[in-house]
Amino acid sequence: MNTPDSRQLDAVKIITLPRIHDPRGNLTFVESGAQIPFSLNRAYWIYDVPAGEERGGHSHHEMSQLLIAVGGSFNVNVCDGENWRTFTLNRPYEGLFIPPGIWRTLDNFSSGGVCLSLVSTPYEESDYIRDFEEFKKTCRKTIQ
Ligand code: T46
Repeated sequence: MNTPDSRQLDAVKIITLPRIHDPRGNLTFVESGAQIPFSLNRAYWIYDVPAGEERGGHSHHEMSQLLIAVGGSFNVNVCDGENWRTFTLNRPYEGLFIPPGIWRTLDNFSSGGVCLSLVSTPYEESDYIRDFEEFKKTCRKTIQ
């Protein structure tokens, strides 16, 4: 059940991206700062995920991101330190926006599932919180 503090999870949302329909095949695009509420700094993608494997399992201090299932499907489980929500991504024209301060895990990858991640910051290990107990402590500090 969600508590009043789950409003932080409300910032995690699906963004529907432009779709250019074409008999030759459809096209979707993203422009930095336009369709997404951050400046684009980096992209990476996750693919060939074996059945049953999980990615993620951390939060970020500063990084915002948009996750897109450019192929297949997968689930994104997000947590604000107390409440969890699960989003299934399976449309190449939809992205899941995740602001900083949210724990995320990715699982249930389909065969051919590809996760494109567009992010606001360069790769910096010090931006990660990889311990869930430590993450929960930072959430409590934010709430107080
Ligand atoms: C996230 C989820 C969805 C780099 O060298 N550069 C990069 O830009 C990235 C993203 C990773 N790496 C290196 C760091 C590790 O040695 O690649 C290795 C695997 O990274 P990690 O264990 O963080 O991968 P995931 O799938 O757990 O998490 C990644 C992102 O790191 C993370 O920001 O939100 O995908």
